Amino acid sequence: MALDKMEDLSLKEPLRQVEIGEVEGIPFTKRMCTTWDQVWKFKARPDDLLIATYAKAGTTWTQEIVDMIQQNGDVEKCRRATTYRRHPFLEWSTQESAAARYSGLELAEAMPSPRTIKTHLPVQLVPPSFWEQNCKIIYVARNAKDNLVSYYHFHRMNKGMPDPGTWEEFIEKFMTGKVLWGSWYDHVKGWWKAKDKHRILYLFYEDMKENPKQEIQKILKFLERDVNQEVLNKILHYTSFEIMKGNPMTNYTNEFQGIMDHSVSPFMRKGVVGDWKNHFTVAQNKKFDEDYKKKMADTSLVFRSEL
Ligand code: PPS
Repeated sequence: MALDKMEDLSLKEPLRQVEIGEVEGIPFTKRMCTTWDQVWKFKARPDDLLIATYAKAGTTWTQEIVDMIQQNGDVEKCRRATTYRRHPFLEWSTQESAAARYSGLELAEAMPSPRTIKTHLPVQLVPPSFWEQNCKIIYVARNAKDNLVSYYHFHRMNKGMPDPGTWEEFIEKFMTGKVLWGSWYDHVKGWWKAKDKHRILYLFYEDMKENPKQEIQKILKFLERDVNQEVLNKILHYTSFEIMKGNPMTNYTNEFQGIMDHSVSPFMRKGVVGDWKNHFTVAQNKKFDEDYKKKMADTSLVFRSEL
């Protein structure tokens, strides 16, 4: 089991200080709290597309699929900038003084329409203008255990995230929602409810892995776009894990040098369903499952943790 090795690695990492605050009970970085009022007042436009996810659920993958569709399969156009800059990350910004200064808000405001915007916000914190403008939203959800594993490794490699602590400690934080963007359980359930009232396409990471063509076709239909077979195959190819892992515009190696350490764990890590089995002990799994049952008893939402 990889557990000993992971605890070892987390001990070797330098301690970091990411200050945490809260907005409406949801843990945010202090920086996000500072800019929150502006984010809440964000002016969505009717042709904005929002890609919403719990962190590590398949955001970047979906962003690349959407951009490939919007560019009609033109790979060069999709390589015009990093994922981060093609699709503003609404609530994320860095300090004014930061070397790689970033403000999702400013980027979005300066962007000509039609815009595609990324967010990890829970549904109740989505700026009201998105609902007022009846914007289309694609939500992607991933099974809790794989999502947790991916989030854990992301904390390890990203100094912009709080220290994850040990694997054991991180499971606890995830289960109690004491992580950035809050409870996974509330997030997936909240968006699941919202899909019945709004223009939301609710997708699952596991379905995308099992049958990417079918899921891309769902996105095409939702966006009211059509592509020929050749372009569809191109989208499939260029949004595969292997190609995206090798693409500096999607693998996050082009940005955040000194913040993301891909030698600790690459951003494009494994991209599979079921990696949780290499992480959870039998006891951890049992505890997690019991807690999961209680937290998910009040929803019709069903996830697959293996294919
Ligand atoms: S973030 O930081 O929240 O935007 O991260 P996000 O993009 O949501 O999630 C990263 C995980 O998605 C995996 N990924 C993919 N899986 C399959 N196919 C493709 N094309 C793909 N692109 C990204 C990525 O590897 C992370 O998952 P893990 O399990 O850590 O590998």
